Amino acid sequence: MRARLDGGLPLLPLMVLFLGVSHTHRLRLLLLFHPLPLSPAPPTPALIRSAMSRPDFTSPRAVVKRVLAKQQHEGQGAVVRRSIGRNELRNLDPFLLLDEFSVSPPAGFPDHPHRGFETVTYMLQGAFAHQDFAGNKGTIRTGDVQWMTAGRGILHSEMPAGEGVNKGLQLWINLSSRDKMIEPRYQELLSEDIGSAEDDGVEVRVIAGEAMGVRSPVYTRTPTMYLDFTLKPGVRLNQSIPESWTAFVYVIEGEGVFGSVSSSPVSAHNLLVLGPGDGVSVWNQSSKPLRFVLIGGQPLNEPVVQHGPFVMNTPAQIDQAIEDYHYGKNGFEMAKYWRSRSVG
Ligand code: FJE
Ligand code: FE
Repeated sequence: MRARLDGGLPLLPLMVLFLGVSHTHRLRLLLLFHPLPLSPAPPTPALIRSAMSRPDFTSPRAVVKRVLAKQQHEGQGAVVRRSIGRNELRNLDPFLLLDEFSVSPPAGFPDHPHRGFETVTYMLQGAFAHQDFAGNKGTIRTGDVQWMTAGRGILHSEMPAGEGVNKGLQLWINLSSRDKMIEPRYQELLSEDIGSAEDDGVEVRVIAGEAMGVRSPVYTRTPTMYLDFTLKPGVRLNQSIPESWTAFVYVIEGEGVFGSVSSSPVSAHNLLVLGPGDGVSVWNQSSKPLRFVLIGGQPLNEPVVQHGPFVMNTPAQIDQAIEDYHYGKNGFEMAKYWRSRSVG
């Protein structure tokens, strides 16, 4: 656990207390002690399931683009399937990158910086350990989420912590110009703390936003919904999505029919960009389970200037980020002294 407790609280006694508390209560405590105001309730996507029920939205979204995430090498010997961030889909405001990673030791993502956005790492199998230049450390395992707000600057390493293959999704969400230089922050959700619901052959895990009466405690600076759905064979789903938001689906397992009932089934590793509308229909026409994430976010409508791990609004801000990282200034002070330590 590595939440930053700002505002001059006595850290050590608090941490001792904190660690003595049961798993399930830690997240609540984290949120209690956190200096930021809690999330204003995001728009509430209601949900109606099953082939019998009518959707509660009026204008269904169609699939406007399909992108197959092919394998490529990233970091040090790691393999990722990139969808958002590849040439066919440079960015999908407010989203900058989506990688489905699959990493076995000793490969990984050693020491690298970030500025100007958030990274959301969702483990699908195995474990990943991270450590950063402020002394934060932690391991996320299957079903856990790390929501990292890099803000003005993070230097960290992300390395596999399980034997064999460690898999997950990493999403980069842009921050608005007024949030790009905020203090870095972590929100960690353990699998057991992620709200889920099951009904009529639909299972949802709510990582951000709300669905089926379950709301995530994650504070999203850029308003975001992140839902992990599993549909049993033959099941249909109607899910509402805020009308003005960018939204997409990424298929993890199985195959499904998205948008129009007459469209062809789409299989794993495909990203589907959804067009305008206030909801989406999904049909698992196959004889196997269908698992996909449905992700939506409010567009920032701001210029995006990206230089690797720095994402800002102007070229001058990128030059500044490079200089700050190089000289250890404006949030990168600890970068001068820190290197990750190997564990295990
Ligand atoms: C990065 C290259 C990288 N996808 N998925 C350049 F590989 C990375 C990077 C990651 C990454 C890390 C995890 Cl745990 C999962 C990832 C890219 O670390 F940030 C830059 N700039
Ligand atoms: Fe990183």
